[in-house]
Amino acid sequence: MNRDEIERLLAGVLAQIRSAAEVALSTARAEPVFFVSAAAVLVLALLLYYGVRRRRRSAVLPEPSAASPPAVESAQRLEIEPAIALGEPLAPTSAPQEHGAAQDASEPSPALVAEPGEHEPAPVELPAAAPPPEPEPVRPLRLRDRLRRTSEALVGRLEQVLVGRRVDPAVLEDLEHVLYTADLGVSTAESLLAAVRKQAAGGDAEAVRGALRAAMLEKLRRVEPQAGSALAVTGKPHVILVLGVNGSGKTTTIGKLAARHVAAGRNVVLGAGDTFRAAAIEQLEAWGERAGCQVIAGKPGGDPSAVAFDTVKAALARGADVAICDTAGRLQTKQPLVEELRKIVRVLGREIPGAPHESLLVLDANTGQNAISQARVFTEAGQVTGLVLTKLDGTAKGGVLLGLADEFGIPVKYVGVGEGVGDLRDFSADEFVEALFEAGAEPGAAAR
Ligand SMILES: Nc1nc2c(ncn2[C@@H]2O[C@H](COP(=O)(O)OP(=O)(O)OP(=O)(O)O)[C@@H](O)[C@H]2O)c(=O)[nH]1
Ligand SMILES: [Mg+2]
Repeated sequence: MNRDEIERLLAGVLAQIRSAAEVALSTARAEPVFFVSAAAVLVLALLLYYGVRRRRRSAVLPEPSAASPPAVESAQRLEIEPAIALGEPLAPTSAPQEHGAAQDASEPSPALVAEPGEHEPAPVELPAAAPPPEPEPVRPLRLRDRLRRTSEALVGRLEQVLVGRRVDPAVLEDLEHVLYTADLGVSTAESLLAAVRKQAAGGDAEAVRGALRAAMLEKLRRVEPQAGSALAVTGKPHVILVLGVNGSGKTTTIGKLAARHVAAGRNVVLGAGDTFRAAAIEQLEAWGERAGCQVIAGKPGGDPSAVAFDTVKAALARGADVAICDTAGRLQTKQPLVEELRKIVRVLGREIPGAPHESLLVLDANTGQNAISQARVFTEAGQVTGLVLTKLDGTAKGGVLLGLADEFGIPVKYVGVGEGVGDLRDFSADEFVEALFEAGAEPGAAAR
């Protein structure tokens, strides 16, 4: 039934009602009750007619409204709503924007339209969990990091003096002050200054840097051990005597050195010749355990020469490759330290011709110029064949190495740059100077 037929039908019904109402009206004149009833029926009939008309209109035609979108668009909106509300990714987001609404309706994007009858949004696909990051390999600190404080005290301060200036008498005076207060020793500071005057007068910062670098390298190359000689052995057992004042780092250096020889496949025996403190014996035993080598110990307060004797005997007996003897920095006896050390050297040489093959003097860089005085005492007492400068990692006084090199010319075999077993390095002049200048030239080095 179309719209016109419905309207005609309704008009017919209305005409019927109207004539019925007229009949009722004429009756009502005689009977008021009938009049009221007829009026009510008429009103009801009219309400019914307009109600039916309205329902039909809304069923057939869309409500005309400027604010409402077309039917297809509103249908599409309903379909994508859940996805948006849940924050589901709308990719490919560009497609609906590029196409018109009609095209969207005919070719819906699979990403935007839910399956028919499916109101649950598709489960949100999370990106696959990233694998846990590989642990960063622990990189050993570079020498320049360990030497930072010395570098700041020397090169960092030089840079501050030089910045934006040419080398004139005023600059030379400032340079002199820096060099004299950098724990180099007076004569070393003077010779460095002379090199600057000669090679960099009238020049700029770069010229001074170049002159100082070259002069330092020249001094340190003279005390650099021969390449490949660091762990060389010249006897069986190769006997190493370790000397130094108390606290300089002897026992720690022995432990680190023993570990390096063991790592090189050698059989090592340690002698706990520091009988001054019971704890010193235990300390060496702990290092022996860590490095994997036998430790020969005497009684606390015993004769250090007797321990040295026992150590080489044990080394010979077991065919060890290396024997390293610890000594005390102080003695409990009235015997002077130097005398005691001479006695140990005699005992060792008697048991093994040529022993000790190495006498390493351990000096604590923290002691600055005092290290030079210590070196004087020990070199007078006996033959020191090599120096070990320890604790370079925590001091600003590492410049003393230049003073030691200048004054004694004894090879610097190793440098200690930390308390760890791997913190004993072969000394290299180039590496040392490089590290000094690299760290010192970093912006703000002297201010830190
Ligand atoms: N930071 C740092 N500490 C060091 C280094 N070498 C030794 N030490 C520390 O310095 C302290 C003294 O070292 P020792 O090896 O006991 O010194 P020592 O010469 O044997 O001392 P005595 O037995 O008392 O004569 C210890 O705490 C060591 O860990 C180093 O290169 N760097
Ligand atoms: Mg010790």
